[in-house]
Amino acid sequence: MEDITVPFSEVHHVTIDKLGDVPIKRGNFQLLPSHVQTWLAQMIQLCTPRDIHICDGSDEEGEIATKLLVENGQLSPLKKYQNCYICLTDPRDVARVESKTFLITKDKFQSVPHSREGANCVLGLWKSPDEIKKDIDDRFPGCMRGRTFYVIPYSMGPMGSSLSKIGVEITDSAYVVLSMRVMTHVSSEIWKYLRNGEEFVRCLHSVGVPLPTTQSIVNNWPCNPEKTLVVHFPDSRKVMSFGSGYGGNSLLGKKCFALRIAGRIAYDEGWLAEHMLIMSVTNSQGEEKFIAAAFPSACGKTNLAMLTPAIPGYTVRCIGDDIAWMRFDKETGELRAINPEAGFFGVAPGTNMKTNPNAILTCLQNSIFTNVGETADGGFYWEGLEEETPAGTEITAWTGEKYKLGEDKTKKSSHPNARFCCPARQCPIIHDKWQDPAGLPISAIIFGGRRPEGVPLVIEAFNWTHGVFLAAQLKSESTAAAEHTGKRIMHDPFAMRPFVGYNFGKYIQHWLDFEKTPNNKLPKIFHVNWFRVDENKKFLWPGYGDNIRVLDWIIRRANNEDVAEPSAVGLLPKKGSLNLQGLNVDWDKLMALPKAYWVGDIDETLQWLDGQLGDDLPQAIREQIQKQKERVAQLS
Ligand code: GTP
Ligand code: SPV
Ligand code: MN
Repeated sequence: MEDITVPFSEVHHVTIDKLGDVPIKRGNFQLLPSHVQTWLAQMIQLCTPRDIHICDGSDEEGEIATKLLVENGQLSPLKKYQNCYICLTDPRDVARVESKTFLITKDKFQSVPHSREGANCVLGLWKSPDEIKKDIDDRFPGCMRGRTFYVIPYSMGPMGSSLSKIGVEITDSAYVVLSMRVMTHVSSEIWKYLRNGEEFVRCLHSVGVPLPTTQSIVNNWPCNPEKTLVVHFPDSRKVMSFGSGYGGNSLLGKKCFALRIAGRIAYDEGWLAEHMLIMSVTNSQGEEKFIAAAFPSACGKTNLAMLTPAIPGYTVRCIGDDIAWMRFDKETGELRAINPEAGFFGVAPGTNMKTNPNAILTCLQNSIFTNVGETADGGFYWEGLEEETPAGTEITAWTGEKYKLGEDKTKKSSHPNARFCCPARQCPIIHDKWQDPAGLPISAIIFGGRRPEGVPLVIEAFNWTHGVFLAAQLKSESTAAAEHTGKRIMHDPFAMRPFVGYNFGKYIQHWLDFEKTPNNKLPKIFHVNWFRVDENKKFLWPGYGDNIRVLDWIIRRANNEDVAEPSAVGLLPKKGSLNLQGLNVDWDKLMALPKAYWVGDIDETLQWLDGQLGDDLPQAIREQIQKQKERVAQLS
């Protein structure tokens, strides 16, 4: 691509109102660092937008974007609350599209492992730079014709923290602008951190519908599903996304940057970027512990991160609900974590004042609701709110269909991956240190998934290596967060299958290697399962606020209390050591280790990991598998 000459003035108060022949509608191009200017000029030349808007993160800017979206019919105000809006997408654009998400490196095996022949690698999709060039050339030239080129400067993580990273997202979607303002720290202050040519993650997003268009635009939601493509260049820290406006496909600070690109940066720099919530639990003695937990998409992170304890004596506070950046402090050896995000993009269905009151209370103002239903009095509605909404209430479903609540139980108000997008600072239990630039010290790491069968409520790893194995063998039922249909049990190692940014074998080795630094205080690792069912498919565990009982046990273990005993799959709670007061649960069923299940499971796990990772599967994991095989053979 040719560079166009950028008019640059050393005199910063001089504003230009055009770049080439593209008007600058808002913002001062002259104030931007010169390497940013050069990149923007190239992207403007590539995308040929109608005009340019350089975002500054101000309230006024939020009002302008909101007004525009309301006028063009993409948002409609939910009049029951303050500054809340509903957005309905084209029904073809409702979730992350994993099959169109690629990693681009010259060497294939930098991105993906050496899978065995015939094993279809699902731990990242790779394309060569040449191959992707064709796809890019087929999509991006002229893609913003007739649209505004928004430039969003943002920080992932507290502004100015040494643990934070800077990104700039270009987008032609005002919905993305509004959402990024909630999900990240958007501010013109960012530019000052780039003044000396510092690196930043370059993100380009287009809905892929240049104007005028002959395509019909459904729900005023422009998108281009046939051509959707989400591409990562981990070497040059770049992301290009085309065709989708939804969630992780378009809010590029989230999965694309904070997990895939940051994961690669973390590998290079010796830290971790993980699909994890961060929370704190304080007991009645005032002792506080920080916990990080990884579950696959739509498996309970947001709910756990802000749970309301069902038993007295505990205070839970939330630091983050989806992503954690963590590094071992060189001096103290503590694992310190920050939440790189500024908002929650949470699964709406299932959220209510019983399951997750803090989430409901977070999203009563300044929030965007996508693909939910609406009540006649201008409130949000989704599956799970039945008991809080009077029967007979008129609901307008996300599909546009109207019905009266309670009359026809088959009606669905919301898409199963409908989401609320709300500022984290509004969470009633947000931790006062959630933005601490030094991060918070993690005492326990939890993995988990939806395991209807065989897997007990909680398992503690024997040691770090065994914990890494527990994470590597993570499986879960598929959910609506991506395009997978049905309820298949899928492998999702570390809850990172869709989000890893480099060779998964190296990723596992990276985890294993933290043990090699003697100064590192390795947190204990656990595996939990809230989703085991009985023969009638009913959950054996009440979940939600009662999960505090499991956290309590985990914290006692972090304090080395003698409440665990070995089993074939790890340490389990000694009978009676987990507080079940006031609950009616079948402990034996919850904790049972059926031999046939585990014998089959470990064979299948070996086969899968070996097929996916081939010789990249670390030897230490093969040894763990062998040991587990021997242990489960002894089960009675
Ligand atoms: P992403 O935002 O996609 O990463 O999802 P998440 O991991 O944050 O999941 P979330 O907390 O939003 O929960 C997803 C679904 O699981 C919701 O419908 C919840 O109601 C349900 N869920 C969460 N926690 C529990 C639990 O402890 N027990 C049961 N049975 N369901 C739960
Ligand atoms: C997930 O799928 O894990 C999410 C939602 O958190 S999205 O932002 O779409 O990735
Ligand atoms: Mn997530």
